[in-house]
Amino acid sequence: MNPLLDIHPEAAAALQAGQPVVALESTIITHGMPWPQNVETALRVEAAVREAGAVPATIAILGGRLKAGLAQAEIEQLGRAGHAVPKASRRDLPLLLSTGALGATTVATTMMVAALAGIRLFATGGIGGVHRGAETSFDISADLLELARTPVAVVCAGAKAILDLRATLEVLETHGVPVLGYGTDELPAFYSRHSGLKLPGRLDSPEAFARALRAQDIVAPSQGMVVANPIPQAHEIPAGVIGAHIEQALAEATRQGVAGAAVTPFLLARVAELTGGASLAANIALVLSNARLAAEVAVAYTALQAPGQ
Ligand code: PSU
Ligand code: MN
Repeated sequence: MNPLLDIHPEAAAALQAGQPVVALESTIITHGMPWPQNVETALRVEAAVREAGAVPATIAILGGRLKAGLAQAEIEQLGRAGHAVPKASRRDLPLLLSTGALGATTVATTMMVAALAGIRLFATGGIGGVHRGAETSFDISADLLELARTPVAVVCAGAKAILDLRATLEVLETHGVPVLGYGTDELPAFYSRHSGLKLPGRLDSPEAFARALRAQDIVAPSQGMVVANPIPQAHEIPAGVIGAHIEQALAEATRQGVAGAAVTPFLLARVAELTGGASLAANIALVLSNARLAAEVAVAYTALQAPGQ
Protein backbone atom coordinates (compact mmCIF):
# COMPACT_ATOMS: atom_id res chain seq x y z
CA MET A 1 0.00 0.00 0.00
CA ASN A 2 1.31 3.46 -0.89
CA PRO A 3 2.07 5.42 2.31
CA LEU A 4 0.45 8.62 0.98
CA LEU A 5 -2.73 6.97 -0.36
CA ASP A 6 -6.13 6.55 1.35
CA ILE A 7 -8.65 4.38 -0.48
CA HIS A 8 -12.26 4.93 0.64
CA PRO A 9 -13.50 1.77 2.41
CA GLU A 10 -16.26 1.10 -0.14
CA ALA A 11 -13.81 1.33 -3.08
CA ALA A 12 -11.20 -0.68 -1.17
CA ALA A 13 -13.69 -3.48 -0.52
CA ALA A 14 -14.75 -3.56 -4.19
CA LEU A 15 -11.13 -3.65 -5.41
CA GLN A 16 -10.30 -6.39 -2.94
CA ALA A 17 -13.23 -8.48 -4.21
CA GLY A 18 -12.36 -7.88 -7.90
CA GLN A 19 -15.48 -5.78 -8.43
CA PRO A 20 -15.66 -2.83 -10.86
CA VAL A 21 -14.52 0.63 -9.69
CA VAL A 22 -14.47 3.86 -11.75
CA ALA A 23 -12.19 6.81 -10.90
CA LEU A 24 -13.47 10.39 -11.29
CA GLU A 25 -11.42 13.61 -11.29
CA SER A 26 -11.77 16.71 -9.10
CA THR A 27 -10.42 19.52 -11.34
CA ILE A 28 -13.67 19.23 -13.29
CA ILE A 29 -15.42 20.06 -9.98
CA THR A 30 -13.20 23.00 -8.91
CA HIS A 31 -12.20 24.48 -12.27
CA GLY A 32 -14.43 22.87 -14.90
CA MET A 33 -17.90 23.98 -13.77
CA PRO A 34 -19.38 26.74 -11.56
CA TRP A 35 -20.87 26.14 -8.12
CA PRO A 36 -23.47 24.69 -7.40
CA GLN A 37 -23.77 22.76 -10.70
CA ASN A 38 -20.27 21.35 -10.10
CA VAL A 39 -21.29 19.59 -6.87
CA GLU A 40 -24.69 18.50 -8.23
CA THR A 41 -22.98 17.02 -11.30
CA ALA A 42 -20.23 15.29 -9.28
CA LEU A 43 -22.89 13.57 -7.17
CA ARG A 44 -25.02 12.65 -10.21
CA VAL A 45 -21.93 11.22 -11.91
CA GLU A 46 -21.23 9.03 -8.86
CA ALA A 47 -24.88 7.87 -8.94
CA ALA A 48 -24.63 7.07 -12.69
CA VAL A 49 -21.56 4.89 -12.03
CA ARG A 50 -23.46 3.03 -9.29
CA GLU A 51 -26.56 2.53 -11.47
CA ALA A 52 -24.37 0.86 -14.08
CA GLY A 53 -23.00 -1.54 -11.49
CA ALA A 54 -19.64 -0.06 -10.44
CA VAL A 55 -18.31 1.79 -7.38
CA PRO A 56 -17.24 5.44 -7.94
CA ALA A 57 -14.00 6.81 -6.51
CA THR A 58 -13.64 10.57 -6.87
CA ILE A 59 -9.97 11.48 -6.52
CA ALA A 60 -8.41 14.56 -4.89
CA ILE A 61 -5.66 15.68 -2.51
CA LEU A 62 -6.86 16.45 1.00
CA GLY A 63 -4.64 17.36 3.93
CA GLY A 64 -1.52 16.17 2.19
CA ARG A 65 -3.02 12.74 1.35
CA LEU A 66 -3.94 11.19 -2.00
CA LYS A 67 -7.62 10.26 -1.72
CA ALA A 68 -9.27 7.61 -3.90
CA GLY A 69 -12.95 7.98 -3.01
CA LEU A 70 -14.43 11.01 -1.24
CA ALA A 71 -17.27 11.54 1.21
CA GLN A 72 -20.12 13.79 -0.01
CA ALA A 73 -18.99 16.54 2.40
CA GLU A 74 -15.52 16.48 0.83
CA ILE A 75 -16.97 16.88 -2.67
CA GLU A 76 -19.00 19.84 -1.38
CA GLN A 77 -15.91 21.39 0.24
CA LEU A 78 -14.01 21.23 -3.07
CA GLY A 79 -16.96 22.50 -5.11
CA ARG A 80 -17.60 25.52 -2.89
CA ALA A 81 -13.91 26.47 -2.83
CA GLY A 82 -13.72 26.25 -6.66
CA HIS A 83 -10.76 28.08 -8.18
CA ALA A 84 -9.29 28.68 -4.68
CA VAL A 85 -8.23 25.00 -4.69
CA PRO A 86 -4.85 24.54 -6.39
CA LYS A 87 -5.06 22.60 -9.63
CA ALA A 88 -2.75 19.62 -9.14
CA SER A 89 -0.97 18.22 -12.16
CA ARG A 90 1.98 15.79 -11.91
CA ARG A 91 4.59 18.49 -11.27
CA ASP A 92 2.54 19.90 -8.34
CA LEU A 93 2.33 16.74 -6.23
CA PRO A 94 5.54 17.05 -4.14
CA LEU A 95 4.65 20.59 -3.07
CA LEU A 96 0.97 19.92 -2.30
CA LEU A 97 1.56 16.63 -0.50
CA SER A 98 4.43 17.88 1.66
CA THR A 99 2.66 21.08 2.70
CA GLY A 100 -0.66 19.43 3.56
CA ALA A 101 -2.59 21.47 1.01
CA LEU A 102 -5.86 20.77 -0.80
CA GLY A 103 -5.48 19.86 -4.45
CA ALA A 104 -7.83 19.22 -7.35
CA THR A 105 -6.53 16.37 -9.51
CA THR A 106 -6.37 16.82 -13.28
CA VAL A 107 -6.65 13.92 -15.72
CA ALA A 108 -2.89 13.32 -15.29
CA THR A 109 -2.91 13.09 -11.49
CA THR A 110 -6.26 11.28 -11.32
CA MET A 111 -4.68 8.62 -13.55
CA MET A 112 -1.64 8.44 -11.24
CA VAL A 113 -3.75 7.95 -8.12
CA ALA A 114 -6.12 5.52 -9.87
CA ALA A 115 -3.14 3.40 -10.94
CA LEU A 116 -1.72 3.41 -7.40
CA ALA A 117 -5.12 2.24 -6.13
CA GLY A 118 -5.49 -0.45 -8.83
CA ILE A 119 -8.36 1.23 -10.75
CA ARG A 120 -8.28 0.64 -14.53
CA LEU A 121 -11.20 2.89 -15.67
CA PHE A 122 -11.63 6.66 -15.27
CA ALA A 123 -14.45 8.87 -16.56
CA THR A 124 -14.28 12.61 -17.18
CA GLY A 125 -15.45 15.30 -19.64
CA GLY A 126 -12.45 16.05 -21.84
CA ILE A 127 -8.69 15.55 -21.66
CA GLY A 128 -6.10 18.31 -21.88
CA GLY A 129 -4.03 18.42 -25.05
CA VAL A 130 -1.86 20.50 -27.32
CA HIS A 131 -2.89 24.15 -27.14
CA ARG A 132 -3.25 26.20 -30.30
CA GLY A 133 0.00 28.09 -30.81
CA ALA A 134 2.01 25.40 -28.97
CA GLU A 135 4.75 25.83 -31.57
CA THR A 136 5.73 29.00 -29.72
CA SER A 137 4.15 28.58 -26.23
CA PHE A 138 5.18 24.89 -25.80
CA ASP A 139 1.83 24.47 -23.94
CA ILE A 140 1.11 20.73 -24.13
CA SER A 141 -0.93 19.21 -21.28
CA ALA A 142 0.81 16.75 -18.97
CA ASP A 143 -2.34 14.61 -19.52
CA LEU A 144 -0.90 13.38 -22.83
CA LEU A 145 2.39 12.20 -21.30
CA GLU A 146 0.52 10.55 -18.44
CA LEU A 147 -1.55 8.56 -20.94
CA ALA A 148 1.76 7.32 -22.34
CA ARG A 149 2.99 5.92 -19.03
CA THR A 150 0.12 5.09 -16.69
CA PRO A 151 -2.23 2.12 -17.25
CA VAL A 152 -5.62 3.80 -16.87
CA ALA A 153 -8.26 4.11 -19.59
CA VAL A 154 -9.84 7.58 -19.76
CA VAL A 155 -13.43 7.68 -21.00
CA CYS A 156 -14.01 11.21 -22.35
CA ALA A 157 -15.84 13.10 -25.09
CA GLY A 158 -12.54 13.74 -26.87
CA ALA A 159 -10.89 17.09 -26.26
CA LYS A 160 -12.36 20.58 -26.43
CA ALA A 161 -11.93 22.57 -29.59
CA ILE A 162 -10.12 25.24 -27.51
CA LEU A 163 -7.16 22.93 -28.31
CA ASP A 164 -5.35 22.00 -31.50
CA LEU A 165 -7.09 18.64 -31.93
CA ARG A 166 -4.99 17.49 -34.88
CA ALA A 167 -1.74 18.12 -32.98
CA THR A 168 -3.22 16.46 -29.87
CA LEU A 169 -3.88 13.25 -31.85
CA GLU A 170 -0.36 13.40 -33.32
CA VAL A 171 1.27 13.61 -29.87
CA LEU A 172 -0.85 10.70 -28.62
CA GLU A 173 0.22 8.69 -31.67
CA THR A 174 3.90 9.52 -31.09
CA HIS A 175 3.61 8.21 -27.55
CA GLY A 176 1.77 5.07 -28.62
CA VAL A 177 -1.51 5.85 -26.87
CA PRO A 178 -4.56 4.09 -28.38
CA VAL A 179 -7.45 6.49 -29.07
CA LEU A 180 -10.52 4.39 -29.81
CA GLY A 181 -13.98 5.73 -30.64
CA TYR A 182 -17.14 4.30 -29.12
CA GLY A 183 -19.38 3.74 -32.12
CA THR A 184 -17.39 6.22 -34.21
CA ASP A 185 -14.14 6.34 -36.15
CA GLU A 186 -13.87 10.12 -35.77
CA LEU A 187 -12.43 12.04 -32.81
CA PRO A 188 -15.34 13.69 -30.98
CA ALA A 189 -14.79 17.38 -30.24
CA PHE A 190 -16.44 17.56 -26.80
CA TYR A 191 -19.49 19.79 -27.51
CA SER A 192 -19.74 18.41 -31.05
CA ARG A 193 -19.78 14.79 -32.18
CA HIS A 194 -17.53 15.51 -35.16
CA SER A 195 -14.05 16.95 -35.65
CA GLY A 196 -13.31 15.62 -39.13
CA LEU A 197 -10.25 13.82 -37.68
CA LYS A 198 -10.13 10.05 -38.30
CA LEU A 199 -9.23 7.68 -35.47
CA PRO A 200 -7.25 4.49 -36.01
CA GLY A 201 -10.17 2.39 -34.87
CA ARG A 202 -13.66 2.13 -33.42
CA LEU A 203 -15.27 -0.34 -31.06
CA ASP A 204 -19.01 -0.75 -30.63
CA SER A 205 -19.61 -2.26 -27.20
CA PRO A 206 -18.31 -2.08 -23.61
CA GLU A 207 -17.28 -5.74 -23.97
CA ALA A 208 -15.14 -4.88 -27.00
CA PHE A 209 -13.36 -2.18 -24.94
CA ALA A 210 -12.83 -4.65 -22.10
CA ARG A 211 -11.12 -7.05 -24.52
CA ALA A 212 -8.93 -4.21 -25.86
CA LEU A 213 -7.90 -3.33 -22.30
CA ARG A 214 -7.04 -6.91 -21.58
CA ALA A 215 -4.90 -7.09 -24.74
CA GLN A 216 -3.18 -3.86 -23.68
CA ASP A 217 -2.47 -5.35 -20.24
CA ILE A 218 -0.44 -8.02 -21.99
CA VAL A 219 1.24 -6.07 -24.77
CA ALA A 220 1.73 -2.60 -23.20
CA PRO A 221 1.02 -2.92 -19.46
CA SER A 222 2.27 0.55 -18.56
CA GLN A 223 0.12 2.53 -21.01
CA GLY A 224 -3.20 4.33 -20.86
CA MET A 225 -5.99 4.49 -23.42
CA VAL A 226 -8.43 7.14 -24.60
CA VAL A 227 -12.00 5.86 -24.95
CA ALA A 228 -13.60 8.59 -27.04
CA ASN A 229 -17.36 8.73 -26.48
CA PRO A 230 -19.28 11.32 -28.54
CA ILE A 231 -21.68 13.63 -26.67
CA PRO A 232 -25.30 12.32 -26.84
CA GLN A 233 -26.93 13.65 -30.02
CA ALA A 234 -29.69 15.57 -28.21
CA HIS A 235 -27.13 17.72 -26.34
CA GLU A 236 -24.70 18.38 -29.18
CA ILE A 237 -23.69 21.99 -29.96
CA PRO A 238 -22.55 22.13 -33.59
CA ALA A 239 -18.96 23.25 -34.22
CA GLY A 240 -20.23 26.24 -36.23
CA VAL A 241 -22.12 27.56 -33.20
CA ILE A 242 -19.47 27.00 -30.51
CA GLY A 243 -16.55 27.98 -32.78
CA ALA A 244 -17.02 31.76 -32.65
CA HIS A 245 -17.19 31.73 -28.85
CA ILE A 246 -13.99 29.69 -28.68
CA GLU A 247 -12.22 32.15 -30.99
CA GLN A 248 -13.29 35.05 -28.77
CA ALA A 249 -12.13 33.31 -25.57
CA LEU A 250 -8.76 32.48 -27.16
CA ALA A 251 -8.28 36.09 -28.29
CA GLU A 252 -9.05 37.37 -24.78
CA ALA A 253 -6.61 34.89 -23.22
CA THR A 254 -3.84 36.09 -25.52
CA ARG A 255 -4.65 39.77 -24.91
CA GLN A 256 -4.66 39.28 -21.12
CA GLY A 257 -1.42 37.27 -21.17
CA VAL A 258 -3.01 34.18 -19.53
CA ALA A 259 -0.36 31.40 -19.42
CA GLY A 260 0.53 28.03 -17.89
CA ALA A 261 -1.95 26.09 -15.78
CA ALA A 262 -4.38 29.05 -15.84
CA VAL A 263 -5.02 28.72 -19.59
CA THR A 264 -7.47 25.77 -19.56
CA PRO A 265 -9.61 27.04 -16.63
CA PHE A 266 -9.72 30.55 -18.19
CA LEU A 267 -10.90 29.23 -21.55
CA LEU A 268 -13.44 26.81 -20.02
CA ALA A 269 -14.98 29.55 -17.85
CA ARG A 270 -15.04 32.12 -20.67
CA VAL A 271 -16.64 29.76 -23.21
CA ALA A 272 -19.25 28.84 -20.59
CA GLU A 273 -20.05 32.54 -20.01
CA LEU A 274 -20.22 33.33 -23.72
CA THR A 275 -22.61 30.45 -24.51
CA GLY A 276 -24.89 31.07 -21.56
CA GLY A 277 -26.37 27.89 -20.07
CA ALA A 278 -26.07 25.84 -23.28
CA SER A 279 -22.44 24.76 -22.93
CA LEU A 280 -22.87 23.86 -19.26
CA ALA A 281 -25.91 21.66 -20.02
CA ALA A 282 -23.93 19.94 -22.78
CA ASN A 283 -20.96 19.46 -20.46
CA ILE A 284 -23.14 17.85 -17.77
CA ALA A 285 -24.84 15.53 -20.30
CA LEU A 286 -21.57 14.27 -21.74
CA VAL A 287 -19.94 13.65 -18.35
CA LEU A 288 -22.95 11.57 -17.26
CA SER A 289 -22.80 9.60 -20.51
CA ASN A 290 -19.05 8.99 -20.03
CA ALA A 291 -19.59 7.83 -16.44
CA ARG A 292 -22.17 5.26 -17.58
CA LEU A 293 -19.91 3.95 -20.35
CA ALA A 294 -16.87 3.76 -18.04
CA ALA A 295 -18.89 1.74 -15.52
CA GLU A 296 -20.14 -0.61 -18.27
CA VAL A 297 -16.58 -1.17 -19.50
CA ALA A 298 -15.39 -1.70 -15.90
CA VAL A 299 -18.13 -4.32 -15.38
CA ALA A 300 -17.15 -6.13 -18.61
CA TYR A 301 -13.43 -5.88 -17.76
CA THR A 302 -13.80 -7.37 -14.28
CA ALA A 303 -15.89 -10.21 -15.80
CA LEU A 304 -12.92 -11.00 -18.08
CA GLN A 305 -10.54 -11.00 -15.09
CA ALA A 306 -12.68 -13.50 -13.18
CA PRO A 307 -11.05 -16.91 -12.58
CA GLY A 308 -11.62 -19.36 -15.42
CA GLN A 309 -11.89 -16.62 -18.08
N1 PSU B 1 -10.99 19.85 -20.39
C1 PSU B 1 -12.31 19.98 -20.11
N2 PSU B 1 -12.70 20.15 -18.80
C2 PSU B 1 -11.80 20.15 -17.78
C3 PSU B 1 -10.40 19.99 -18.10
C4 PSU B 1 -10.06 19.84 -19.40
O1 PSU B 1 -13.12 19.96 -21.02
O2 PSU B 1 -12.20 20.31 -16.61
C5 PSU B 1 -9.39 19.94 -16.99
C6 PSU B 1 -8.97 18.49 -16.71
O3 PSU B 1 -8.76 18.33 -15.32
C7 PSU B 1 -7.66 18.37 -17.46
C8 PSU B 1 -7.09 19.74 -17.24
O4 PSU B 1 -6.81 17.34 -16.96
O5 PSU B 1 -8.19 20.61 -17.38
C9 PSU B 1 -5.99 20.05 -18.23
O6 PSU B 1 -5.31 21.19 -17.81
P1 PSU B 1 -3.91 21.58 -18.52
O7 PSU B 1 -4.28 21.95 -19.92
O8 PSU B 1 -3.41 22.76 -17.72
O9 PSU B 1 -3.02 20.39 -18.43
MN1 MN C 1 -0.82 23.69 -20.05
